[in-house]
Amino acid sequence: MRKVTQNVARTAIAAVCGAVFSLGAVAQGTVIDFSSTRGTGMNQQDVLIENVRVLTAVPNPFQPGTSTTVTSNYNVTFRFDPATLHLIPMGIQQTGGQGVENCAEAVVTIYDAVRGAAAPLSNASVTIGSRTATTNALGVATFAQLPQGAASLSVSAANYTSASQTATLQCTGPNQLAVALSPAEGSGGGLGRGQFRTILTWGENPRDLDSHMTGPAADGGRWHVFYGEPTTGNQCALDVDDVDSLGPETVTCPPTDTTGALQPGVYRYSVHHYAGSENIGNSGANVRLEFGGGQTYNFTPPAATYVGEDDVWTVFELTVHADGTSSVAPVNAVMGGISAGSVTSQRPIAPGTGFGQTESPITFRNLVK
Ligand SMILES: [Ca+2]
Ligand SMILES: [Ca+2]
Repeated sequence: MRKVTQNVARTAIAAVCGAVFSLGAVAQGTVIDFSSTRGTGMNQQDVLIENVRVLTAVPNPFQPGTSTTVTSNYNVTFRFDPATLHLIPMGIQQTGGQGVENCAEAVVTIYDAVRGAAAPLSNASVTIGSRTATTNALGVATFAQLPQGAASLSVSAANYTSASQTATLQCTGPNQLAVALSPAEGSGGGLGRGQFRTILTWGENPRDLDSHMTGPAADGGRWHVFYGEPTTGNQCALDVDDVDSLGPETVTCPPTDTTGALQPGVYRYSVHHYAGSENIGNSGANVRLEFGGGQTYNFTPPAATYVGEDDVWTVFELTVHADGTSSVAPVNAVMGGISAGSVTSQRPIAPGTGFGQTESPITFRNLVK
């Protein structure tokens, strides 16, 4: 698995360096300028590039031979195409320039990832696109007149590890967003070397998503950490079960403020839609995987057919090797309708990437709070 991962990484780098990409036909006199852009990974295959400038020379009608440069700004989502080694534009949103009306509002709540919804963070700095606001005493930063579509959120706060993730903003109503930060390394709740942590946040609906981690036991079996057994197996612990929107839900391995070597083997993380309207796909869910030392991964739900309650999104597999190092493989598969009576016949309804395995549906059978 490790070798495959490295090959894919090399191929991706070659593609980024050598790819020709197009925002449509570029007319003569038009310049595309990346000098003020910022790139944010959205998931394993998509990257959001914000603030691409397009400079267009418009001839002055009353001064022949002269022109005025008109600037427009765009956010562009690209997807890597392994067949052509190109980055393919998947979504383009104009964010600045003539004729643009930015209509999205965002209400962003920042939490302590370990203490959960009971611990909103005031005085956190939140940047969406090119705009920055500070959270109030309730941990909330508000924004108006943002571009709709994909946007990056970057959050920092004193004594916490900074984080970035992406969100898709709509103009139909205020977008409820949440980001949870880990305490800084070396402080209480902070990650040490050899530790990793998953942080699940989402939007207003569904009201209750759940974190599930399965992993290897010393006797060859597997344990299952979730709200019902938040510390079983003694390898990982669920710090928080949030049941009323936004999250966060946090699983830390080994548990927060403990030390020790993790049992080698495969740790698999999934999100289960326990209750509430809408579905995982449009929930705004973000899973951030953080390692002590600073490496992070963001995962967002894949495009798939979602049923609603009892959908399961298997997010990633993390293999802890015998020497204590680890590697991460995205799974990113969605199974629908995982509930008592139907689980044994359920098949994945969206294929994964070829990495890793989906979680066994049996894991999610007969779950009751
Ligand atoms: Ca929950
Ligand atoms: Ca909540």
